[in-house]
Amino acid sequence: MTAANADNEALIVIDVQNDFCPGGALAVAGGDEIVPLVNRLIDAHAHVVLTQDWHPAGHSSFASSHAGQAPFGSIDLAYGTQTLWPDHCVQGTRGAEFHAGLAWTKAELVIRKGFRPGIDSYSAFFENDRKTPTGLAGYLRERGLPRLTLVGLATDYCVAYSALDARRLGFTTRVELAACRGIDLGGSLQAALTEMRAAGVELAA
Ligand code: VGL
Ligand code: ZN
Repeated sequence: MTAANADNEALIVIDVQNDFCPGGALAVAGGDEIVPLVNRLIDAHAHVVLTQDWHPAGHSSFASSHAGQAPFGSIDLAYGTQTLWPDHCVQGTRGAEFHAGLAWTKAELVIRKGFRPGIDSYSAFFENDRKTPTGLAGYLRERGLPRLTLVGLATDYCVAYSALDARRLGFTTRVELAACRGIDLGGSLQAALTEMRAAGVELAA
């Protein structure tokens, strides 16, 4: 397949990492199933950006960092409510590596996120205070890439936060749902789909 998409479009591949796939520390059901389709989309896009969840050991989003807390609970931090997760995507570990089947070599940029100990970062654009930028918006603007297609893991967390921020920043934003899988914590998947639709994200089935 050749690059069929327009030259002003970027594919953003969110967190296709071992820890979000079956057998991983924060496994998303069917997370590995998206890899063949993601690879076809990578092949079809002239511009590809990857994100990589990249936490230091002891990160504040880990339940294990807070006495008496269990994974999938939540606590209030300075920037708002933070869901607590099992330890995952620790810098330099196998769990933080991209899925072995992902065709990542073509990527122009890998944005790492969640590397500050005291703040999580679901979105590819901002940390969870929704204010501290990762630099991705500047990169895409400078490179003349206003049209985005998002795929990856997880639909209701890092993909949804990224898509909502992309719209907020004025990018034309499409999420290819067949190439995403969700965590679905307390109805989070339906809520994320509703919120994305309302924000003008194109949801492709
Ligand atoms: C993610 C929870 C914690 C994601 C990352 O990639 O959706 N979710 N860290
Ligand atoms: Zn994380």
